[in-house]
Amino acid sequence: MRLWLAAAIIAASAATGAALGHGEKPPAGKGVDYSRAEQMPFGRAADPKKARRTVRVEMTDRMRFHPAEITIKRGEVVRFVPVNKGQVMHEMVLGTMDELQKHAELMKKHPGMEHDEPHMAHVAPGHQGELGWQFTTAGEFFYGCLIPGHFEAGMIGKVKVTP
Ligand SMILES: [Cu+2]
Repeated sequence: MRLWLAAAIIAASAATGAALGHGEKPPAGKGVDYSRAEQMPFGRAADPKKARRTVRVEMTDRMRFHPAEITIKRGEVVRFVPVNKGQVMHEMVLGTMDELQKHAELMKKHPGMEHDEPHMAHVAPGHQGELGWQFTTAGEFFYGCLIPGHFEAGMIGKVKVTP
C-alpha cells in the first residue's frame, strides 16, 4: 500500500512537472545526467535542484558582476542564478583564469561562435539563467562574461573555494 502510494505521488508530480514545462524554454542543464558530469579542474556540473544555496549574480552593461566575489565551501553544490540587468546579452562562464582568457580570445576571433556547456549560462536582457555547480577543489576560480569586449572590460568575478 505504502509503495503504491509513493509510486502514485511520483507519477503525479512527474505529470505536473511536464505540464509546467510545456511551452517553456527548458532550463539550463535539463537532460544532463549529472552522475556522469565531466570532472573539470574547477569542479563539475551538479543538479541545481540539489543545491542548498542559491547565489544570485547580477550582470550589468557597466561590464560588472554583482557580487564580484563569492566564497564557497569545497564540495558544496551551488545554484547560480545569473540575472541580466542590462540591455545587451551577457553570460556567466565558470572556469580557471587561464581557461577563461583562452576562451575569451577564441570568442573574439569568432564572435558568432555558438557555445553552450553546463558551466556556462547565456542570458538575454531582462532575463535570468540557472547554473548548478559543485566546486570539488579548494582554490581560486573565476566567472567571466565572454561576449567579445566584456571580459577585457573587466566583466569577471572570483570564486574562493575553501577547503
Ligand atoms: Cu557581458
